Amino acid sequence: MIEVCVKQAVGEPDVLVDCPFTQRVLLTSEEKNIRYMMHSVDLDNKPQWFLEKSPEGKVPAIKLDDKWVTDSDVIVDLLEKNYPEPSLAPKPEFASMGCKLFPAFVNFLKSKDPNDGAEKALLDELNALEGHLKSHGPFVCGEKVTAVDLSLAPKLTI
Ligand SMILES: N[C@@H](CCC(=O)N[C@@H](CS)C(=O)NCC(=O)O)C(=O)O
Repeated sequence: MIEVCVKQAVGEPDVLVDCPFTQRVLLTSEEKNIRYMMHSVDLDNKPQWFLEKSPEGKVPAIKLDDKWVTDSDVIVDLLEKNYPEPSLAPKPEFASMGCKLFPAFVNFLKSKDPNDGAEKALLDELNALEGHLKSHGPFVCGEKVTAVDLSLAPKLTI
């Protein structure tokens, strides 16, 4: 059993909201059949107990073997090591598929100039992923879901 700090909706402690990093960790736990307990955190008013577990004040944070760990990249690696079955390790050649998609999306959202190339860069990333899935899918590495899909999926559904 692990414990996971998750982001709660404004004024709704029981509603989980759109943090793609937390969703990645929860999806990984589901796929690996790891039981987890959630602690819902109001990120606009971070409680002291949470800052003691996650000093940067970010979710997700998980408690594994009596230690709190933050950052979804670190957490997902740790879950793969501690719960190796089923393996979610991607084929090395596809491990970084789609990794530029989220930065391109954020860049596009922040862009104020319609001609700065941000929209094209995002569309190029989306088209590259779609093309890859058409020829190698249904998942990024083929028939089996891997950590790459679980990282990308929450970011694509925001
Ligand atoms: N690199 C981190 C990013 C985590 C992150 O940015 N989480 C956001 C919620 S989606 C957060 O906790 N923000 C609170 C804050 O920055 O104050 C990861 O992969 O876990």
